[in-house]
Amino acid sequence: MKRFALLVAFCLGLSIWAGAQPNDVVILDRVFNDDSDSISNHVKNLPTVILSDTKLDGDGRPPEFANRHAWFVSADGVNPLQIPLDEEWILEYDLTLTGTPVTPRKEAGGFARIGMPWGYSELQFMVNTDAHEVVAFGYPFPFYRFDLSYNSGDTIHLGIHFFKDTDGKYKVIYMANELSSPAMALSDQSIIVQKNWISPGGYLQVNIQAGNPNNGGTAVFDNIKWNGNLLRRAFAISGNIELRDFGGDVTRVPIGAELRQGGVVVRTETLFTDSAGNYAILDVTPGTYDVAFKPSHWLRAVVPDVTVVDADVTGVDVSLTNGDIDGDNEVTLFDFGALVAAFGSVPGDSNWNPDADLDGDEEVTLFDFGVLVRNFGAIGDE
Ligand SMILES: [Ca+2]
Ligand SMILES: [Ca+2]
Ligand SMILES: [Ca+2]
Ligand SMILES: [Ca+2]
Repeated sequence: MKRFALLVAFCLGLSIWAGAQPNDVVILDRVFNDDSDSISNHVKNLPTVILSDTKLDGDGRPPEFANRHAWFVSADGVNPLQIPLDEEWILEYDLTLTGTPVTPRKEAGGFARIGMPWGYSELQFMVNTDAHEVVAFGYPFPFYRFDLSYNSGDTIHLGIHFFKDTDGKYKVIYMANELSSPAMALSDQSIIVQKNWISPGGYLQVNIQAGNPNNGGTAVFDNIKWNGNLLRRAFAISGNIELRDFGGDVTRVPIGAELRQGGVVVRTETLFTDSAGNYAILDVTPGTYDVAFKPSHWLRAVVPDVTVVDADVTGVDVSLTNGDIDGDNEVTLFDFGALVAAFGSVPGDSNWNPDADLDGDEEVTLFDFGVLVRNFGAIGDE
């Protein structure tokens, strides 16, 4: 159990940062809430996020300016991920903003919070429905206006590329459709490094129109990509692997695992179980997989049609047949020959073959021969 716990802790530690990919988002409802009785309705269905709000006619209490809703990339779906400034990243998506009506202003687009000694500052990289702009602003981020005209209902591809340049300065490149801004440095770099984090995402803002209960807006962020990959939630597949006819330390047996889709191997991993045989494959993106397990001298077992939808999948258990000394996934005379060649050996002997020590007692004996005989002729899954 200890090894397993350490393994999990190690992986979780990695996912907090150290190159972890954001695999989720968190939506913050009403970061501005001037109309508290509006009807906001947000959808998270990665790689799509939809923010919408209507009945923006005010709530009768000042201020009566606007409501704003935001989302941020996340590793746990709860907290915005605070990414160290030295990490280079690109966040992009196809945005469709619809205003009903187009005036007063509805705006949406890229959003980021950057840590400051007093809390944080914000970037808006937005399109709007009334002035038709595609523009980025917000201290300490550089201002930039694209030579594009945006209309309500248009779909526009927006991206933000953040990186530390070779001159040591933190810079952004804004992208809109096929256009890119120059790489531009943030201001006050000595201040932003003090907190050293940035949380990127997107936002929708709808300005209030008194007397119009139908006043509202919707922003669809589709095909959200992080560093070129569609942003999808990831889950764990876990279960128990029984290594039959084995008395050795199972926590030291490497187990080759494959995730296959449509017969194609999409991921390979070397697993170690805990002392009870429990394993976990972390960060699996939703889909249907055949999961294959092949430790050295056991036959392969494949669990078909493991479907990951929106939760961890447990109970993917296998019990593996021992005796495949030569690793060809069958127990045959070749394995018998390998056992004979190693017979009587212990570690350090010239003819020692750890894969012939089927029962794991550090000696190739009649007990190993018994295991082989019991399973003779068995063939593993393809
Ligand atoms: Ca109000
Ligand atoms: Ca209202
Ligand atoms: Ca074999
Ligand atoms: Ca043995």
